[in-house]
Amino acid sequence: MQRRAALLVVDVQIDFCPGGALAVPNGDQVVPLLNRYLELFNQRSAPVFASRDWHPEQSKHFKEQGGIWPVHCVQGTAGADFHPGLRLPEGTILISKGMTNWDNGYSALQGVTENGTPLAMLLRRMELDRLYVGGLATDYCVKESVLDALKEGFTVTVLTDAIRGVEVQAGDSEHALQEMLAAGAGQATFASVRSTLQAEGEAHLPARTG
Ligand code: VGL
Repeated sequence: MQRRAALLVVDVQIDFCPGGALAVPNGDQVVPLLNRYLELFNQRSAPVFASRDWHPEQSKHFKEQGGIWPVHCVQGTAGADFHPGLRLPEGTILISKGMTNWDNGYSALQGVTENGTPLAMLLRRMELDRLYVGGLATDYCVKESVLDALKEGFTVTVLTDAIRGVEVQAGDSEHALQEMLAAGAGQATFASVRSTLQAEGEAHLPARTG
């Protein structure tokens, strides 16, 4: 049976980019890379999901309420917008997470669509079984999304050229990647993802005659 792949772009929001409220070092560097993936998936009519942190003003996630993070990605604020350079294709499915004042909202798999459908449920309904994941941040939302997707039984590939970490402690991103790989994720960069998708596409074309 053909595996059906989708792209999940995690939290490429202004607050996670340089100058933002919780800037990931070089976070904006993922944008041109992700744009190439977005184009690749879109050309193949493969579904694209984009998650966003979408917090209320008060959340236990924030330092002021006992959490560890500065206030960021508050619903409806400019910092919660996607990076303006990110070219999300028409039809991108928006996933919001961290919307209550008691939840950290790290995992996109715990996020919901605009209709309130949980991402994991939607992936099953759309018969998607393989997820390619890139975005921000390697050591939090990318990691938790990948680990959750694996737990839910999906095949997951981490796009190592299109992720960046917060690095609260130096080495956190590398540890996060190792944890994802140990849990069963694969890793890949653009050229190999492109050839994999191309090879699969061709394998499903009718055999040539003559
Ligand atoms: C994130 C830290 C706090 C993330 C979100 O998107 O990875 N990191 N909140």
